Amino acid sequence: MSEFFVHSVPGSPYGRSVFVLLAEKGARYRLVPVAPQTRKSEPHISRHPFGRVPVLEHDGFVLYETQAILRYLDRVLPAPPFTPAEPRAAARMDQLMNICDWYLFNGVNNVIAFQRIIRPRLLGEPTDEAAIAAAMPQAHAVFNELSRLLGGSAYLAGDNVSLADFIVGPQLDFLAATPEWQPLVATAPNLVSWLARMNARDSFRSTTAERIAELAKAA
Ligand SMILES: N[C@@H](CCC(=O)N[C@@H](CS)C(=O)NCC(=O)O)C(=O)O
Repeated sequence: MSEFFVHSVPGSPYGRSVFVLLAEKGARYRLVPVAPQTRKSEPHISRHPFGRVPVLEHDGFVLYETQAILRYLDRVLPAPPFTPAEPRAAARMDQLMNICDWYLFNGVNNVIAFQRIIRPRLLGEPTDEAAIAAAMPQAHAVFNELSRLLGGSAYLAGDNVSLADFIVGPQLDFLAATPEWQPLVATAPNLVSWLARMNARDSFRSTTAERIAELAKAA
């Protein structure tokens, strides 16, 4: 199997989902670092017309959208599989991946983590507290729903780890670094133990922001 190239901004939670899956599969991959300020110019804009990350490149095949990348990798690297065979578990996985994109990233992480982490630390701009306050009702709704769907299971789609855990995990781990995390998990303790379980996996330990920054320096 030829090598996988992942174009990403080090620290991106969506990029991390791809690294996590490649690590779970034991696949060789290379990070191609994308500087945030060059996302919307060549050559990146030709790979991703919306100027976002990650982008996967495999033997001349270029693919963006994290869900599509994860599903592609799970098909071309079939062992071990991370898509449940049982229809309801597979449907639950699909549902959680879409909750991640539509409600957790859009309106929660791209506001709270952006305002708390990216604006002050990377852009040198002040945090907009009003934007965070406005995002909190949706954030509570998302956390309550993730907690309800996880219930007493070990993983989001049931007894076995799946692509849903690999897309939601990096998003929640990013949010866990903000002061909003504690109030959000106050009513969702099962999410805290689930995230601890995910963070203990080798794939998560080898793809922290610090580890990916080291890869970026070596690239
Ligand atoms: N739907 C896209 C979302 C990707 C995305 O928004 N990535 C973030 C980084 S985690 C990004 O590129 N943000 C830059 C921007 O918002 O312009 C996917 O699933 O890949």
